[in-house]
Amino acid sequence: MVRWLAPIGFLIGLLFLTPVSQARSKRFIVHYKAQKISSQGRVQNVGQREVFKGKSAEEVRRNFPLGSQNILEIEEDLILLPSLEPGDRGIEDSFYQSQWHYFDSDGGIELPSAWDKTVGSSSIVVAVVDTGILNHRDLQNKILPGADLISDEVMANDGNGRDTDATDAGDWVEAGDFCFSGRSTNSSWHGTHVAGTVGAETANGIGVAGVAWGVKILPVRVLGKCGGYLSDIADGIRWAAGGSVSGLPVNSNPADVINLSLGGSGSCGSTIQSAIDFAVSKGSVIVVAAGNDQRNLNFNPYVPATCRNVITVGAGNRNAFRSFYSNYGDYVDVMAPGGDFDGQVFSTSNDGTKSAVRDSYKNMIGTSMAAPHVAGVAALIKSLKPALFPAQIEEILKTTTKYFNCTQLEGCGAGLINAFSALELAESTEPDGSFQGTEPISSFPDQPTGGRVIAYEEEGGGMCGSVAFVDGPKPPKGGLGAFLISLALGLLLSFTRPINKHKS
Ligand SMILES: [Ca+2]
Ligand SMILES: [Ca+2]
Ligand SMILES: [Ca+2]
Repeated sequence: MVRWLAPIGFLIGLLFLTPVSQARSKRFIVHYKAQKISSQGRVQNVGQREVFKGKSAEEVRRNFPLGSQNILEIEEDLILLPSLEPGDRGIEDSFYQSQWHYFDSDGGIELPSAWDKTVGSSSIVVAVVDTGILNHRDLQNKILPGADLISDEVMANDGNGRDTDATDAGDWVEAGDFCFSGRSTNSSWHGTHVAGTVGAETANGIGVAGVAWGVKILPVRVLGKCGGYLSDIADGIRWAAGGSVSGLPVNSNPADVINLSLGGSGSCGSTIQSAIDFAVSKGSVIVVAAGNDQRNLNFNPYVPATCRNVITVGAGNRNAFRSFYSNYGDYVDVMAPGGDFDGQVFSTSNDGTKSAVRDSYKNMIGTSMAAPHVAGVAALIKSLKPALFPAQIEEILKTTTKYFNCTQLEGCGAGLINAFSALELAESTEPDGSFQGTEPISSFPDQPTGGRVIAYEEEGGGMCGSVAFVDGPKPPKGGLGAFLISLALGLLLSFTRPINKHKS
């Protein structure tokens, strides 16, 4: 944020920082021999330095008033930046300072130093498989042609079924809607919020910054009024990855990363697992929210959080503790900022309570907000090393975590992601398609759930109602035997997977 005209003392310490090209004339620091009279009247030889403007060091040497023979050294007086942040590339986004989740030394994910390596490549695509998107002014130049996969017209809320318009038509619920449970809710603009975290336009002087500012966003609409069907969500994943889906043209921008800030209780059935496996075989990294019910996933199946081949993300708060609502357990791979009421996640939204009205920004908390931080960092990794395989990227994220006040034994996976360290490791990692990561062995029988899942989201002020599984079968109970097997598996996995480097 701060521009330094670095004095020499700082120069040495800050050499790793990025010099910027200067439109103004260059400056040079001239170190020269000089004498001074001490307070005791003695003549002392002392090193002095002075700054001169000039086109080149040679010009400064020629014109030096005391003669070039008295010059010890000349060095260019570079302008350095503490590290690349939005303000260094233009005007700082007006709300950047409230986005603690990017830079807080405890609960943030070390983005400013990561941005020195890359802010994301425009050839990298992150699919936001969600409620659709709005043409928000802090997103509009980032959005690729998407699709609306919602086949049920009532849930789609846009007057038709599937089409190529991923615009969020609103998901408000009121009396008379089939999922109304006595509490009306406003439109969430959930997909717009998630997309802003992944890659809002940054250093444009307005609104918020995104994790991977340089990448493109592919909006895939699968959640509408009352949620979305697994079958549509599975087709959305397939379409995002470049697969063919009936009734829609093939996506010409296959996703490098697919963010799924959605879910519900139920085991991971073959419909969604096969869509995930297809996408991973196409090279897509799949990032999934763990869910917001404070449940241990070892004993409570959630879909797609307990699917294979996904990076399951739990939520942490500003102080690097697990957020109170976050699901946990061995299926959680990593933690990312989801916030709590002491510090929420700020991103793009809209003022409309039903239909969209006017661009705005909103605080939200939830594992839905945590997942796009991971999707964004995965996209930064892909920007640096496009050929890395999804399992390698998951492993890089897991092995580079920072200090977090909850261990793998407590169900927080490998801990809080660290964007800078992840990019550093990615730089030295070569693509290896045979790499197999560690995945928890499913403790639940694969069975189709057939229910609807909705976006994981907790709006400021209210916890109830916004996370729900509607009309689906109950999660399998399994009795004491299944419980003990899960427990044994859970303990086994706790010891066989790498343990977080937890400070003692
Ligand atoms: Ca439609
Ligand atoms: Ca912005
Ligand atoms: Ca995983």
